[in-house]
Amino acid sequence: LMICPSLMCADFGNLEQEVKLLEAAGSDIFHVDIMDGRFVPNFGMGLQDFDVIRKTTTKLVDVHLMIEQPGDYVAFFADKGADIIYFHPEADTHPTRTIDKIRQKKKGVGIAINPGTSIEVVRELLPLIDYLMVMTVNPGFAGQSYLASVTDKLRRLTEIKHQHNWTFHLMVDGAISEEKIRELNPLGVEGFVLGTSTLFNQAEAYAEIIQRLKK
Ligand code: S6P
Ligand code: MG
Repeated sequence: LMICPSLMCADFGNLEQEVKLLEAAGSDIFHVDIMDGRFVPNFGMGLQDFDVIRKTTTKLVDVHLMIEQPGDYVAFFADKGADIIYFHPEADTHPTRTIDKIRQKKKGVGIAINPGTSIEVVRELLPLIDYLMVMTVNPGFAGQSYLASVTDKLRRLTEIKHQHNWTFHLMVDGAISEEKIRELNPLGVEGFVLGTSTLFNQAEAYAEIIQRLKK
């Protein structure tokens, strides 16, 4: 089980402290949302925030590029120190070229797909990637509701992943509650991006929440 705190939901007044607490609590991958105001109707996160996160932790840091023509920015984020680069094939005219660019930089190759994107549309990419992030909300904002129709897509993805012996890790992002983790982990979902639904603004400390989830 991989726990991936979505740092867009953290306290920006104490970003360094937040990262340290989350790391000590057992986080696996830090998730950094990058938005361009075009692919999604929102902006964030700041590049300065990314730099603070990168220098504060030795854990894996991902970038979730919710931007148009993400291939143009692979080198930029790789050189900044991202370990895993997720891009949306919906925003990219040449997704296999972008995959090659990420590989050339020796970074983890991730794609993220919108709730409305069918498996068939990205079928050719699935043998080529290390991580598949299935969006369980429409990207752009924290604090939305889980889209129930995505659960069936996750089931089918696990099925064809096993049929073909593909090796990508199946991840989810968006409105992931503890109940959803219990439901989706047995379906083959390995990684969970956690925001306001589970980890942030809760009564319990990060360590208590993450340790309970890992059991
Ligand atoms: C959404 C973004 C996500 C959110 C995350 C927040 O556009 O890609 O990573 O930050 O979904 O979690 P929650 O529990 O508030 O939905
Ligand atoms: Mg995200």
